[in-house]
Amino acid sequence: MLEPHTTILDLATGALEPRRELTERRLADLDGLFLEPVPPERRGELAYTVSLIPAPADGANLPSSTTVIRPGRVGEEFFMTKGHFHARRDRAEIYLGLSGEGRLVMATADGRTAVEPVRAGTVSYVPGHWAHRTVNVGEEPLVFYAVYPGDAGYDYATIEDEGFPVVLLAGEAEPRVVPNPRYGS
Ligand code: S6P
Ligand code: ZN
Repeated sequence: MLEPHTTILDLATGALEPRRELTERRLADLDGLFLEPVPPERRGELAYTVSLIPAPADGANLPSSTTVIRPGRVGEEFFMTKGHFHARRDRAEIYLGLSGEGRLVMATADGRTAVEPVRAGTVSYVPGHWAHRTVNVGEEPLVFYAVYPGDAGYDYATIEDEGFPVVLLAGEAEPRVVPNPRYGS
């Protein structure tokens, strides 16, 4: 059984103390998810990091993490997370926005979509059965905190194969949500 414990979360940077598991995702890890291929010279660029507060992988426990997405683009698209369904499809999740400006793109297997803001103070509920991806549409790092059931797991393959029904493109003023020309193809 876990002992009660406290982690200090820097609300501006998303850094955790003590620091435990840290995952780095570079543009090479996102190749094939953007409409345009990642240019070879950009494959090493850091896109986002995930810092975990681990908890056992069962339905009784609640792991949580902070994600920091760097500002940047590939073509007209913003830096974003890979995006996933939970392996156990019915598992839900809570996202708390901490800093920066982002969008949470969600989609069901039958093609329904929702796009919600992520910024300091937003609390987003991701219901079970909704795939989710976070996109940094701003000029600063996007930082958010996520809490989810320990047995949620990850299904990345469905998104890698089919994509999301919509993509976010840089617009003149606001980012534009447009149908993904490659969705389902
Ligand atoms: C886990 C939760 C987040 C993401 C993280 C990175 O269920 O949704 O912690 O894992 O934001 O996104 P991704 O799609 O690369 O796992
Ligand atoms: Zn998730």
